[in-house]
Amino acid sequence: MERVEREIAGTKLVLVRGDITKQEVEAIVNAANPDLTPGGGVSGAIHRAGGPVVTEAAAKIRKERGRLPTGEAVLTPGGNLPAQYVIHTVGPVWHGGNRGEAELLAKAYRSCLSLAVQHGIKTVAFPSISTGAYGYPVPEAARVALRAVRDFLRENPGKLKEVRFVLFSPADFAEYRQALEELERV
Ligand code: AR6
Repeated sequence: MERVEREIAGTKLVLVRGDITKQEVEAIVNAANPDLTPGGGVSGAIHRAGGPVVTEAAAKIRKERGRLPTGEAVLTPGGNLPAQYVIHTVGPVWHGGNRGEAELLAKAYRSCLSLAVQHGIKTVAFPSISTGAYGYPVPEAARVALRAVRDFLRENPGKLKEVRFVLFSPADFAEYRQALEELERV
């Protein structure tokens, strides 16, 4: 079955295969671009499903604050999505691994979780940030993502009820499952 469930410091960590726009959680995370425009990939899908409420709220933030730096996160309403909120973050573009990509990717996950906690959001779903158009290799990204989330949950016990990774393809799901099992062995 394409679902894995663990418990980390009072929070449920779940890996599932699926479509993030369909998730019934309080907040879904968007792998955005710095201009917070819809773009393609998961971002295009989230803006399409959420509708103008999401796109207009994102445009307003862009206008007020300028481009969103890599690793940072902002919150908009979810519009027509089942999720009440969208947390938009910008992951790093992969340049081969020697330009601070891992630290920036970990920062993106941490920023989203911090923002959720600040807003009293208890359930959050992530896509695989940076592994589409931004070219981050999935095995490496999975390791960084899962370690960042695990460390955040250990440092903030009981603050979140569930963190869910929603992997779009069976191959991505398998990579994340393997990365989780490896992380548990060390
Ligand atoms: N649900 C879950 N995951 C999805 C969905 C979905 N509905 N659709 C795609 N994915 P990407 P990035 C997966 O390219 O690499 C945009 O144009 C997809 O299979 O969406 O961070 C932005 O505007 C992949 O595994 O994000 C930026 O310019 C993962 O989501 C740029 O792409 C991330 O792929 C961001 O690139």
